Order: sequence, then C-alpha cells, then structure tokens
Amino acid sequence: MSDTVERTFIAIKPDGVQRGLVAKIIAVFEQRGYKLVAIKMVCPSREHLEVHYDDLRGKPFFQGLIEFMKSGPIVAMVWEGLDVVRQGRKLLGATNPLESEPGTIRGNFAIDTGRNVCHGSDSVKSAKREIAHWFNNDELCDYNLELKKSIY
Ligand code: RTP
Repeated sequence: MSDTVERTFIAIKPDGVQRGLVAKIIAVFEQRGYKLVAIKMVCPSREHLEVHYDDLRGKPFFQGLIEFMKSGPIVAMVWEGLDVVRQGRKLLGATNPLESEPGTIRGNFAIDTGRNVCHGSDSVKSAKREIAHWFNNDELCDYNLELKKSIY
C-alpha cells in the first residue's frame, strides 16, 4: 500500500448486525468506490472495547456503550481509498441520528444515539490505532483494484 492511500476502521455495531444491515452498509462503501481490505465478525471482550473507546472513559454513557457493544457480534472492517477517513464519516452520518442527513447510513437506519448502527474512525491517527487494535497485519489484504475500477 502506498503511504498516501488512507485506510479507516469501520465497524457494524451489534444493532446493525442484528437488524440485517451488514450487506447494505458494505454496499454503501463499495458503491462509493472504496476497497475492502479486511473484514471479520467478532465478539470482543470488555477489555478490548474499553481500549477501543479509551477517550470516552469519563463519559456518563461509557459503561452503557460497552454493554451495548458486548450485546452481540460486531463486523469489523478496514476500508481503503482516497480521503476514506473523512468520507467514511460522511457516509456514516452524524453521531446523533437526529442530526444525521437522510441518505447517510445513520440517517437512513437509526433514530437513537445509543443504537447508531456503525462506527468509523474520526481521524487518520485514530484509524491507525484502531486498525492495529482490531486486526493483525496478516489480516490486511493488498490487492489490485484495476479490474473493479474498469467496471465503472
Ligand atoms: P463512533 O465512535 O461509534 O463512530 O461514534 P462517534 O465517533 O460518532 O461518537 P463518539 O462521541 O465517539 O461516541 C461513541 C459512541 O457512543 C455512543 N454515544 N452515546 N448517550 C450519549 O449521549 C452518547 N453519546 C455517544 C454512540 O453510540 C456513539 O456512536
């Protein structure tokens, strides 16, 4: 992978998995033209989730958030492409679903901040930390997207 190509960590939270939204969320990123370089279904430990959400430890909703994230499997993914960290957040929509625009994933599928279907890294620095936290290097695939690009 070239250093100039970004990667971001996107997770489909337990509510997104249980509501059968996995394929729809993947399609949003695929159709935009981003490249899926890693994917797995996981039931992470409390400790793993607490490290993932380390910057929110002081928040009143922290324990509830961890309980919710432990309530079922999560689909963890890494997506690659130009500006994918910022664009990924746009595709997800605002954290508070009441502020997320229709057409975004949260704007289409969520009405509750605590059940907002998906997570996306909020900066390139966070993305690097989160990808390393959820994936081993040998789980990240390098492949050529030329064939797919030529379809569009
Ligand atoms: P995420 O990490 O899940 O992508 O969400 P985010 O960056 O958009 O928002 P963040 O502030 O990092 O919050 C992480 C998740 O915590 C839940 N939350 N609940 N009850 C509340 O006021 C509240 N605020 C945040 C949401 O599920 C949010 O996605």
